[in-house]
Amino acid sequence: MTAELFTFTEEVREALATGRPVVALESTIISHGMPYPRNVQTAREVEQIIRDGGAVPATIAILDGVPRIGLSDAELDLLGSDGGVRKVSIRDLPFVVATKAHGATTVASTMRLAALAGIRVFVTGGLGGVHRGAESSMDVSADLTELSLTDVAVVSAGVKSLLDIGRTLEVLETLGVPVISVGSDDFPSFYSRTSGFRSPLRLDDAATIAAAMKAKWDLGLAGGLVIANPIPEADEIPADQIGALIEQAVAEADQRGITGAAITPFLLGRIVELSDGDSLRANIALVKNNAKLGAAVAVAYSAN
Ligand code: PSU
Ligand code: MN
Repeated sequence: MTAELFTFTEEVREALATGRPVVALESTIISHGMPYPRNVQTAREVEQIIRDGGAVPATIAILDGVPRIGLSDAELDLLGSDGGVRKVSIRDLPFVVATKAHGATTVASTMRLAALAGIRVFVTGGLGGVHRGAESSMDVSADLTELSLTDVAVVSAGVKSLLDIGRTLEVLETLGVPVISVGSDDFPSFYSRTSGFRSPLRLDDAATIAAAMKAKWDLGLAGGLVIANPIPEADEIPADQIGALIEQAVAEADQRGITGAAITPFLLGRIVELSDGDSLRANIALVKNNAKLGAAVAVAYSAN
């Protein structure tokens, strides 16, 4: 993709041109992951946390068919409030560009656009993965394929237990993707600091994470890294408490025949309702916590 196929905000263009640290942010979490207006408020606060951490935020989306690296305040609001914004994973990119539509990018498509723009660090809430029942549905998020292909470190709070966490970790191992939990021996499960699965790898600070990124790509090992940052203790929802609500939401999705790209947004919305907003509060807290770490990693990586 040539440079003129993107539009950068001035802030991001300047940062990339001068080698300042930049952190990519996705937009599916805004359009399809949280309700309005908390989604837009959170997106703005996350951008500010990244600035306070010494890096430049670049929220990525597609507007009128143009991949955008960095968005204005009004554009963030449009993405958060317009019900017609499509969820865009890798397979959907050519379609939204050709039809000049608006699209909110998932982890997979945000990674790809970030890499094309020269951004190496990306902050989100939760990764897509292997869905429960994938043995028969074959529903495995394109996020995992993308992690095997594209050179971006993705900071998340792990994988939600509405997915099959064990199989997700197996697929990431097969694909050669380093899975590094930060300051913990356990792999986190988004709302909870633990998942019952030991983390494949552990690192405790931003400088060493940046060194691992550099080592991977210096060795010619293509693809991303999963940086799994547990939700802060004060904000976590214990696994047994959220577990029952997740089971109920998954059962309802099953009964209603919801599948494919619609399933993750359905489950997230239903869990917010069933938890009386507790899951939304936890979601916001963990994204902010990830933004802090992502800025520190981007700063450390750019000092390399
Ligand atoms: N998990 C979350 N919040 C989200 C998503 C996942 O906790 O908003 C979004 C991300 O954009 C992720 C996408 O890339 O869902 C995965 O969707 P699918 O399983 O359809 O690939
Ligand atoms: Mn899917």
